Amino acid sequence: MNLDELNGIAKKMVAKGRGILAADESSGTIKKRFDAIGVENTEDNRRDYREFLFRSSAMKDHISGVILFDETIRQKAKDGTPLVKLIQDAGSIPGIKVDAGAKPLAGSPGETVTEGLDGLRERFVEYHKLGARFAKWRAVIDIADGIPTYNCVNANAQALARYAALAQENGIVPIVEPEILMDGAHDIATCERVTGWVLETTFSQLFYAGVRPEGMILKPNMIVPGKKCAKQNSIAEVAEATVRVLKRHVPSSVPGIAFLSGGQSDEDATAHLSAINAIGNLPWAVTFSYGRALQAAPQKAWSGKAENVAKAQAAFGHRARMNGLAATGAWSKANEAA
Ligand code: 5MM
Repeated sequence: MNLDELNGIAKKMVAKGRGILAADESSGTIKKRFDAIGVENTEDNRRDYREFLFRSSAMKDHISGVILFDETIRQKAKDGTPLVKLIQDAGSIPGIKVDAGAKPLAGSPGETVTEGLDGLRERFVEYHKLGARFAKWRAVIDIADGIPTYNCVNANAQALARYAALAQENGIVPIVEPEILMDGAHDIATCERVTGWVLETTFSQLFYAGVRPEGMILKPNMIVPGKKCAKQNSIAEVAEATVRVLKRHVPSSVPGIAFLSGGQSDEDATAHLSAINAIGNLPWAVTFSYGRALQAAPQKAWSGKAENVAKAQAAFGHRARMNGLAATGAWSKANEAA
Protein backbone atom coordinates (compact mmCIF):
# COMPACT_ATOMS: atom_id res chain seq x y z
CA MET A 1 0.00 0.00 0.00
CA ASN A 2 1.31 3.47 -0.89
CA LEU A 3 -0.21 5.48 1.92
CA ASP A 4 1.13 8.85 0.69
CA GLU A 5 -0.56 8.32 -2.66
CA LEU A 6 -3.85 7.28 -1.01
CA ASN A 7 -3.68 10.26 1.34
CA GLY A 8 -3.04 12.61 -1.60
CA ILE A 9 -6.11 11.30 -3.47
CA ALA A 10 -8.26 11.50 -0.33
CA LYS A 11 -7.23 15.13 0.25
CA LYS A 12 -8.13 16.05 -3.35
CA MET A 13 -11.55 14.43 -2.88
CA VAL A 14 -12.29 16.87 -0.06
CA ALA A 15 -10.47 19.94 -1.42
CA LYS A 16 -11.82 23.26 -0.14
CA GLY A 17 -15.18 24.23 -1.59
CA ARG A 18 -15.53 21.01 -3.61
CA GLY A 19 -17.37 17.77 -3.01
CA ILE A 20 -18.42 14.49 -4.56
CA LEU A 21 -21.23 13.77 -7.00
CA ALA A 22 -22.78 10.37 -6.22
CA ALA A 23 -23.94 9.30 -9.69
CA ASP A 24 -23.66 5.58 -8.93
CA GLU A 25 -27.35 4.67 -9.08
CA SER A 26 -27.68 1.00 -9.96
CA SER A 27 -30.07 0.14 -12.83
CA GLY A 28 -33.02 -0.30 -10.46
CA THR A 29 -32.46 3.00 -8.66
CA ILE A 30 -31.96 5.06 -11.83
CA LYS A 31 -35.18 3.49 -13.18
CA LYS A 32 -37.03 4.90 -10.17
CA ARG A 33 -35.51 8.35 -10.78
CA PHE A 34 -36.31 8.21 -14.53
CA ASP A 35 -39.85 6.94 -13.89
CA ALA A 36 -40.46 10.04 -11.76
CA ILE A 37 -39.62 12.32 -14.72
CA GLY A 38 -41.19 10.15 -17.43
CA VAL A 39 -37.91 9.00 -19.01
CA GLU A 40 -37.45 5.47 -20.33
CA ASN A 41 -34.63 3.59 -18.57
CA THR A 42 -32.47 2.75 -21.62
CA GLU A 43 -28.68 2.57 -21.83
CA ASP A 44 -28.66 5.59 -24.19
CA ASN A 45 -30.79 7.71 -21.85
CA ARG A 46 -28.57 6.81 -18.90
CA ARG A 47 -25.54 7.77 -21.01
CA ASP A 48 -27.08 11.05 -22.26
CA TYR A 49 -28.08 12.06 -18.74
CA ARG A 50 -24.70 11.38 -17.17
CA GLU A 51 -22.86 12.86 -20.16
CA PHE A 52 -24.51 16.26 -19.74
CA LEU A 53 -23.80 16.24 -16.00
CA PHE A 54 -20.10 15.47 -16.58
CA ARG A 55 -19.87 18.13 -19.32
CA SER A 56 -21.38 20.81 -17.03
CA SER A 57 -19.15 23.77 -16.19
CA ALA A 58 -19.92 23.20 -12.48
CA MET A 59 -17.74 20.10 -12.54
CA LYS A 60 -14.52 22.10 -12.75
CA ASP A 61 -15.29 24.40 -9.85
CA HIS A 62 -17.26 22.32 -7.36
CA ILE A 63 -17.02 18.57 -8.04
CA SER A 64 -13.85 16.88 -6.80
CA GLY A 65 -14.92 13.36 -7.68
CA VAL A 66 -17.76 11.35 -9.23
CA ILE A 67 -18.94 7.95 -8.02
CA LEU A 68 -19.85 5.80 -11.01
CA PHE A 69 -21.80 2.57 -11.52
CA ASP A 70 -20.11 -0.33 -13.35
CA GLU A 71 -21.96 0.42 -16.60
CA THR A 72 -20.98 4.11 -16.56
CA ILE A 73 -17.25 3.61 -15.99
CA ARG A 74 -17.20 1.63 -19.26
CA GLN A 75 -19.49 3.96 -21.25
CA LYS A 76 -18.54 6.40 -24.01
CA ALA A 77 -20.13 9.77 -24.72
CA LYS A 78 -22.04 10.23 -27.99
CA ASP A 79 -18.84 11.44 -29.72
CA GLY A 80 -16.90 8.38 -28.52
CA THR A 81 -15.04 10.04 -25.61
CA PRO A 82 -15.01 7.78 -22.55
CA LEU A 83 -17.17 9.28 -19.79
CA VAL A 84 -14.23 8.74 -17.44
CA LYS A 85 -12.17 11.13 -19.62
CA LEU A 86 -14.86 13.82 -19.41
CA ILE A 87 -14.56 13.63 -15.62
CA GLN A 88 -10.75 13.70 -15.69
CA ASP A 89 -10.72 16.62 -18.17
CA ALA A 90 -12.83 18.59 -15.70
CA GLY A 91 -10.11 18.06 -13.08
CA SER A 92 -12.30 15.65 -11.15
CA ILE A 93 -11.52 12.11 -9.99
CA PRO A 94 -13.50 9.08 -11.21
CA GLY A 95 -14.64 6.65 -8.52
CA ILE A 96 -16.60 3.40 -8.56
CA LYS A 97 -19.38 1.84 -6.48
CA VAL A 98 -18.27 -1.73 -5.82
CA ASP A 99 -20.91 -3.13 -3.50
CA ALA A 100 -23.58 -5.43 -4.85
CA GLY A 101 -26.33 -3.96 -2.70
CA ALA A 102 -27.99 -4.64 0.64
CA LYS A 103 -29.37 -8.21 0.95
CA PRO A 104 -31.54 -9.79 3.70
CA LEU A 105 -29.37 -10.71 6.69
CA ALA A 106 -29.84 -14.30 7.91
CA GLY A 107 -30.76 -14.41 11.59
CA SER A 108 -31.97 -10.80 11.66
CA PRO A 109 -35.40 -10.46 10.05
CA GLY A 110 -36.02 -7.03 8.50
CA GLU A 111 -32.32 -6.14 8.35
CA THR A 112 -29.74 -6.25 5.58
CA VAL A 113 -26.06 -6.79 5.05
CA THR A 114 -24.26 -5.35 2.04
CA GLU A 115 -22.74 -7.98 -0.23
CA GLY A 116 -20.11 -7.90 -2.99
CA LEU A 117 -16.81 -9.12 -1.48
CA ASP A 118 -16.41 -12.14 -3.78
CA GLY A 119 -13.87 -11.42 -6.53
CA LEU A 120 -13.42 -7.87 -5.27
CA ARG A 121 -9.60 -7.92 -5.43
CA GLU A 122 -9.71 -8.73 -9.17
CA ARG A 123 -12.43 -6.14 -9.76
CA PHE A 124 -10.30 -3.47 -8.07
CA VAL A 125 -7.41 -4.28 -10.41
CA GLU A 126 -9.71 -3.79 -13.41
CA TYR A 127 -11.36 -0.61 -12.05
CA HIS A 128 -7.94 0.91 -11.39
CA LYS A 129 -7.04 0.27 -15.05
CA LEU A 130 -10.32 1.90 -16.09
CA GLY A 131 -9.32 5.07 -14.18
CA ALA A 132 -11.00 4.72 -10.77
CA ARG A 133 -8.94 6.13 -7.91
CA PHE A 134 -11.54 5.78 -5.21
CA ALA A 135 -14.44 3.44 -4.46
CA LYS A 136 -17.62 3.33 -2.45
CA TRP A 137 -19.41 0.67 -0.37
CA ARG A 138 -22.68 1.50 1.36
CA ALA A 139 -24.02 -0.31 4.42
CA VAL A 140 -27.68 0.29 5.26
CA ILE A 141 -28.86 0.38 8.88
CA ASP A 142 -32.51 0.89 9.71
CA ILE A 143 -33.93 2.11 13.02
CA ALA A 144 -37.23 0.61 14.23
CA ASP A 145 -38.56 -1.47 17.15
CA GLY A 146 -35.75 -3.82 18.21
CA ILE A 147 -33.40 -2.83 15.37
CA PRO A 148 -30.62 -2.38 14.55
CA THR A 149 -29.34 -5.57 16.14
CA TYR A 150 -25.76 -6.28 17.14
CA ASN A 151 -25.66 -8.86 14.34
CA CYS A 152 -26.55 -6.26 11.70
CA VAL A 153 -24.18 -3.55 12.94
CA ASN A 154 -21.33 -6.02 13.28
CA ALA A 155 -21.84 -7.83 9.95
CA ASN A 156 -21.99 -4.53 8.06
CA ALA A 157 -18.93 -3.09 9.83
CA GLN A 158 -16.92 -6.23 9.04
CA ALA A 159 -17.91 -6.10 5.37
CA LEU A 160 -17.00 -2.39 5.17
CA ALA A 161 -13.61 -3.15 6.72
CA ARG A 162 -12.85 -6.06 4.36
CA TYR A 163 -13.82 -3.90 1.37
CA ALA A 164 -11.73 -0.94 2.57
CA ALA A 165 -8.64 -3.11 3.17
CA LEU A 166 -8.90 -4.55 -0.37
CA ALA A 167 -9.34 -1.07 -1.85
CA GLN A 168 -6.23 0.30 -0.13
CA GLU A 169 -4.23 -2.79 -1.13
CA ASN A 170 -5.01 -1.89 -4.76
CA GLY A 171 -4.21 1.84 -4.63
CA ILE A 172 -7.85 2.89 -4.36
CA VAL A 173 -9.20 5.19 -1.63
CA PRO A 174 -12.23 3.59 0.04
CA ILE A 175 -15.26 5.72 0.82
CA VAL A 176 -16.73 3.99 3.86
CA GLU A 177 -20.48 4.64 3.95
CA PRO A 178 -22.46 3.33 6.91
CA GLU A 179 -25.88 4.92 6.30
CA ILE A 180 -28.42 5.07 9.10
CA LEU A 181 -31.71 5.62 7.29
CA MET A 182 -33.91 8.58 8.19
CA ASP A 183 -37.16 6.82 7.21
CA GLY A 184 -38.38 5.94 10.71
CA ALA A 185 -40.27 7.68 13.52
CA HIS A 186 -37.23 7.82 15.83
CA ASP A 187 -36.08 11.06 17.42
CA ILE A 188 -32.73 12.82 16.97
CA ALA A 189 -31.32 11.32 20.20
CA THR A 190 -31.91 7.81 18.86
CA CYS A 191 -30.20 8.69 15.58
CA GLU A 192 -27.26 10.06 17.58
CA ARG A 193 -27.00 6.95 19.75
CA VAL A 194 -27.23 4.48 16.85
CA THR A 195 -24.84 6.48 14.64
CA GLY A 196 -22.29 6.58 17.48
CA TRP A 197 -22.56 2.82 17.92
CA VAL A 198 -22.24 2.13 14.20
CA LEU A 199 -19.25 4.48 13.77
CA GLU A 200 -17.47 3.03 16.81
CA THR A 201 -17.98 -0.54 15.53
CA THR A 202 -16.96 0.41 12.00
CA PHE A 203 -13.71 2.11 13.04
CA SER A 204 -12.86 -0.79 15.31
CA GLN A 205 -13.31 -3.27 12.42
CA LEU A 206 -11.33 -0.98 10.09
CA PHE A 207 -8.51 -1.05 12.64
CA TYR A 208 -8.55 -4.87 12.91
CA ALA A 209 -8.49 -5.13 9.09
CA GLY A 210 -5.39 -2.91 8.88
CA VAL A 211 -7.16 -0.04 7.11
CA ARG A 212 -5.23 3.22 7.44
CA PRO A 213 -7.52 6.14 8.35
CA GLU A 214 -5.19 8.54 6.43
CA GLY A 215 -6.13 6.77 3.19
CA MET A 216 -9.94 6.72 3.44
CA ILE A 217 -12.98 9.00 3.38
CA LEU A 218 -15.99 8.55 5.66
CA LYS A 219 -19.46 9.06 4.17
CA PRO A 220 -21.90 9.20 7.08
CA ASN A 221 -25.47 10.36 7.60
CA MET A 222 -26.08 13.56 9.49
CA ILE A 223 -27.76 13.31 12.90
CA VAL A 224 -31.41 13.99 12.06
CA PRO A 225 -34.72 12.72 13.46
CA GLY A 226 -36.65 10.15 11.39
CA LYS A 227 -38.96 11.66 8.77
CA LYS A 228 -42.01 10.39 10.68
CA CYS A 229 -40.88 11.83 14.02
CA ALA A 230 -43.25 14.52 15.34
CA LYS A 231 -40.37 16.70 16.50
CA GLN A 232 -38.18 17.96 13.67
CA ASN A 233 -35.06 19.73 14.95
CA SER A 234 -33.55 23.06 13.98
CA ILE A 235 -30.59 23.36 11.62
CA ALA A 236 -28.36 24.37 14.55
CA GLU A 237 -29.44 21.32 16.61
CA VAL A 238 -28.69 18.96 13.72
CA ALA A 239 -25.28 20.55 13.18
CA GLU A 240 -24.34 20.39 16.88
CA ALA A 241 -25.40 16.75 17.29
CA THR A 242 -23.62 15.75 14.08
CA VAL A 243 -20.33 17.40 15.07
CA ARG A 244 -20.59 15.92 18.60
CA VAL A 245 -20.95 12.36 17.33
CA LEU A 246 -18.25 12.68 14.68
CA LYS A 247 -15.77 14.16 17.16
CA ARG A 248 -16.45 11.28 19.56
CA HIS A 249 -16.04 8.47 17.06
CA VAL A 250 -14.01 9.51 13.98
CA PRO A 251 -10.19 9.58 14.24
CA SER A 252 -8.68 12.96 13.43
CA SER A 253 -6.31 11.21 11.00
CA VAL A 254 -9.21 10.65 8.56
CA PRO A 255 -8.63 13.38 5.91
CA GLY A 256 -12.26 13.98 5.11
CA ILE A 257 -15.91 13.42 5.82
CA ALA A 258 -18.31 13.64 2.87
CA PHE A 259 -21.96 13.40 3.91
CA LEU A 260 -24.78 11.59 2.13
CA SER A 261 -28.03 13.55 1.82
CA GLY A 262 -30.25 10.57 2.68
CA GLY A 263 -33.60 11.98 1.54
CA GLN A 264 -33.29 15.47 3.04
CA SER A 265 -34.63 18.30 0.89
CA ASP A 266 -32.01 19.90 -1.36
CA GLU A 267 -31.92 23.02 0.76
CA ASP A 268 -31.82 21.20 4.12
CA ALA A 269 -28.83 19.14 2.95
CA THR A 270 -27.04 22.38 2.01
CA ALA A 271 -28.07 24.31 5.14
CA HIS A 272 -27.00 21.49 7.47
CA LEU A 273 -23.61 21.11 5.77
CA SER A 274 -22.98 24.83 6.00
CA ALA A 275 -23.99 24.97 9.70
CA ILE A 276 -21.68 22.02 10.46
CA ASN A 277 -18.74 23.78 8.80
CA ALA A 278 -19.61 27.09 10.44
CA ILE A 279 -19.05 25.48 13.87
CA GLY A 280 -15.38 25.43 12.91
CA ASN A 281 -12.28 23.81 14.45
CA LEU A 282 -13.05 20.45 12.86
CA PRO A 283 -10.13 18.02 12.57
CA TRP A 284 -11.25 16.79 9.11
CA ALA A 285 -12.34 18.51 5.89
CA VAL A 286 -16.14 18.25 5.79
CA THR A 287 -18.03 18.28 2.50
CA PHE A 288 -20.79 16.60 0.48
CA SER A 289 -21.13 13.34 -1.41
CA TYR A 290 -24.71 13.85 -2.50
CA GLY A 291 -26.82 11.83 -4.90
CA ARG A 292 -30.39 13.04 -4.68
CA ALA A 293 -29.62 16.50 -3.24
CA LEU A 294 -27.46 17.29 -6.30
CA GLN A 295 -29.47 15.52 -8.97
CA ALA A 296 -33.16 15.97 -8.17
CA ALA A 297 -33.22 19.51 -9.64
CA PRO A 298 -31.37 18.74 -12.91
CA GLN A 299 -33.40 15.56 -13.42
CA LYS A 300 -36.63 17.52 -13.15
CA ALA A 301 -35.37 20.28 -15.44
CA TRP A 302 -34.18 17.77 -18.05
CA SER A 303 -37.17 15.41 -18.16
CA GLY A 304 -35.48 13.51 -20.97
CA LYS A 305 -35.66 16.34 -23.53
CA ALA A 306 -32.53 17.41 -25.43
CA GLU A 307 -33.79 21.01 -25.58
CA ASN A 308 -33.76 21.13 -21.74
CA VAL A 309 -30.11 20.15 -21.31
CA ALA A 310 -28.80 23.72 -20.79
CA LYS A 311 -31.52 24.38 -18.20
CA ALA A 312 -30.70 21.09 -16.44
CA GLN A 313 -26.97 21.88 -16.41
CA ALA A 314 -27.77 25.26 -14.85
CA ALA A 315 -29.88 23.55 -12.17
CA PHE A 316 -27.02 21.14 -11.43
CA GLY A 317 -24.56 24.07 -11.40
CA HIS A 318 -26.70 25.93 -8.90
CA ARG A 319 -26.87 23.04 -6.41
CA ALA A 320 -23.16 22.28 -6.87
CA ARG A 321 -22.34 25.95 -6.20
CA MET A 322 -24.61 26.09 -3.13
CA ASN A 323 -23.03 22.95 -1.69
CA GLY A 324 -19.55 24.26 -2.54
CA LEU A 325 -20.35 27.31 -0.40
CA ALA A 326 -21.75 25.06 2.34
CA ALA A 327 -18.51 23.08 2.35
CA THR A 328 -16.80 26.24 3.60
CA GLY A 329 -19.61 27.23 5.97
CA ALA A 330 -20.37 30.28 3.82
CA TRP A 331 -23.85 29.42 2.45
CA SER A 332 -26.88 31.46 3.44
CA LYS A 333 -30.45 31.36 2.20
CA ALA A 334 -29.82 34.59 0.28
CA ASN A 335 -27.36 32.68 -1.96
CA GLU A 336 -30.22 30.50 -3.21
CA ALA A 337 -31.73 33.44 -5.08
CA ALA A 338 -28.42 34.52 -6.63
C1 5MM B 1 -26.79 7.58 -5.90
O1 5MM B 1 -27.35 6.60 -5.04
C2 5MM B 1 -26.41 5.66 -4.55
C3 5MM B 1 -26.62 4.28 -5.04
O2 5MM B 1 -27.80 3.71 -4.67
P1 5MM B 1 -28.16 2.17 -5.10
O3 5MM B 1 -26.96 1.31 -4.87
O4 5MM B 1 -29.29 1.90 -4.15
O5 5MM B 1 -28.59 2.19 -6.52
C4 5MM B 1 -26.32 5.79 -3.01
O6 5MM B 1 -25.52 4.83 -2.41
C5 5MM B 1 -25.72 7.14 -2.74
O7 5MM B 1 -24.39 7.17 -3.20
C6 5MM B 1 -25.69 7.54 -1.28
O8 5MM B 1 -26.73 7.01 -0.52
C7 5MM B 1 -25.79 9.05 -1.19
O9 5MM B 1 -26.88 9.47 -1.96
P2 5MM B 1 -27.97 10.43 -1.29
O10 5MM B 1 -29.07 10.46 -2.31
O11 5MM B 1 -28.35 9.83 0.03
O12 5MM B 1 -27.24 11.75 -1.15
